[in-house]
Amino acid sequence: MLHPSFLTLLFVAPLFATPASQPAMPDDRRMDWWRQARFGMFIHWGIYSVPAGEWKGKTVDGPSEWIMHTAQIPIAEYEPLAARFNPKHFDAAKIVGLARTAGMKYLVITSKHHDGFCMWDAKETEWDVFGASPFHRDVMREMSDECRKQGIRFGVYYSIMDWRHPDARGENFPKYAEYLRGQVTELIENYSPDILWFDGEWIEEWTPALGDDLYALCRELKPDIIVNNRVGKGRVGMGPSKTSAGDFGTPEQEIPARGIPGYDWETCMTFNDSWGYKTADHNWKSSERIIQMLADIASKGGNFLLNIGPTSDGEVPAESIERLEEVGEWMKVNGDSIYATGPSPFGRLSWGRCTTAPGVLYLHVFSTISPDSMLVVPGLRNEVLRAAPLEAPATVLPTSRQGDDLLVATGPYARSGADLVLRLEIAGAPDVIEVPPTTIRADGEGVLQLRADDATLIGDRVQTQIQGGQTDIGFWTSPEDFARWEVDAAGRYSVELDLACQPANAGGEAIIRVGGSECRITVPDTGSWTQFRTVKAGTISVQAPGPVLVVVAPGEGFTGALMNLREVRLIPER
Ligand code: FHN
Repeated sequence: MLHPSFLTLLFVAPLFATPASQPAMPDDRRMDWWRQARFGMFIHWGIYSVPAGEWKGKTVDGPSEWIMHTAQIPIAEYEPLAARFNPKHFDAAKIVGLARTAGMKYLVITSKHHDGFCMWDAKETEWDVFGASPFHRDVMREMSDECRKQGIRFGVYYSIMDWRHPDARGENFPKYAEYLRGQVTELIENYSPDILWFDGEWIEEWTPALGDDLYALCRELKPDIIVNNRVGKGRVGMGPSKTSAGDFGTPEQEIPARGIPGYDWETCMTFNDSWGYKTADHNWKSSERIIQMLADIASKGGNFLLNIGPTSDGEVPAESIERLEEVGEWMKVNGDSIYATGPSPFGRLSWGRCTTAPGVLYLHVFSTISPDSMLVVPGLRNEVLRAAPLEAPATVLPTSRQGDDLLVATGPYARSGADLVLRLEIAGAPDVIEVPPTTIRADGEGVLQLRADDATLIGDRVQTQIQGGQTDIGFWTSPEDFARWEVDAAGRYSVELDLACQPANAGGEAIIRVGGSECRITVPDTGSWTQFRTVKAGTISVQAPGPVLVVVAPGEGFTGALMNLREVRLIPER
């Protein structure tokens, strides 16, 4: 059984179809609150928080909730963890309150993960908080009640894959499928979740037909419930099906480069690298990165489900609290640019992202712009009625025109940092000229500078990201994805790349092709995804002067993610 991260998930828009037996519900109305919410909290909590990624004195690789599988722990050795699970500091009000503080409008909590342990008083098994642990509290009850009290929508995660249940594989699977349906029925009837978030659907015993039936069951029990596409086989790449039950797509640990136009989708992401609490995992994403990812996702029409992993004591890690509070401060001022917004009408914006509301464009400025420079809004034909920083709505910012582009003088509001949001009131619906990437010409020294922002990215995963105020090409997690520039070149050039790569992914090969010429590099370990280094890649020659394509693509030895690429330079050989 492979951890899904080993599977190549080519996330393409699956065809959602509600099976014929579904009651005809006005789906849009059912989905409206979810689409407007944009931001939710994922909670991975179970007895795996007891070892917290450590086993027999060693840190186990990978996410901590997979420890039973990754450390190959026999069930008899894993079961005693339940007796050690007694989270005396668990406080549903605090956790739900943290979601609210962060500006999150819904939460999804694990009721049963792959280890089969149930975080409620399950009818059909004693492998739960009442039967196998001293905790004897109904986590689903306390969390669902608290969500209703605080006005947060309540969602339940349920794993189809079950490592402990004796019938959850092989010829007895139909018996397990009945157990599963019984548990899902129990969860919906007892806690009335607004969302059912299935997972572990990749097992071969689980079929699209079983998914359709389970989706039908959920909608019959609660017609306005929202169910993710992992109820069936919709998470393409793990057993594609032509049509798949489910109401939204679920890209994981990634933001599809162009979103999934025409479909509801939600990116789920860890705060560090583990879904469950992991003692040794200190790779926390900054609040700046969270804010920029939230804006990026909303600018593509998606939702962001950001995970926390409470400890075996029931505490939320301080690092998560600190960052969620910072995100919440930003949301207090800028929430209008996220909630109930629509996707950007622009192609790629080099300085940030755009979200939309009726008669309004919200410009999310991630890049550092100097106070005396102008922000270029490419190809915007609309008349601009007013421009102001969202944080200072009374401050009108001067705008002007340069050809087809709108210029906004950001003045003292120019700054580097999480995300400065400008609010542009426009006349009519957005009307934007698609600006094709330009041919890059040499600078005064004859150097061709190919920046990440100017690349055309081909593929479903690769995309630009802004780290520390500079753009790089990242999420290069598919060997088919590549970056391309059109340049005006002639003669021989030495090639340099400014790149970053963490130790675990170093060693892959990158190919740089210029017209018919190419050179290759082995991507070095630069220390992390954010430590950039210049690497010399050799020389290429352009036979015929004039426009030519430069392509950077993965080569041999691809190790899950190629590199983060900030810039390619072609330096003329004298
Ligand atoms: O295997 C799980 C993993 O532990 C985690 O729950 C994620 C969250 O979406 N889902 C599966 C991996 O795709």
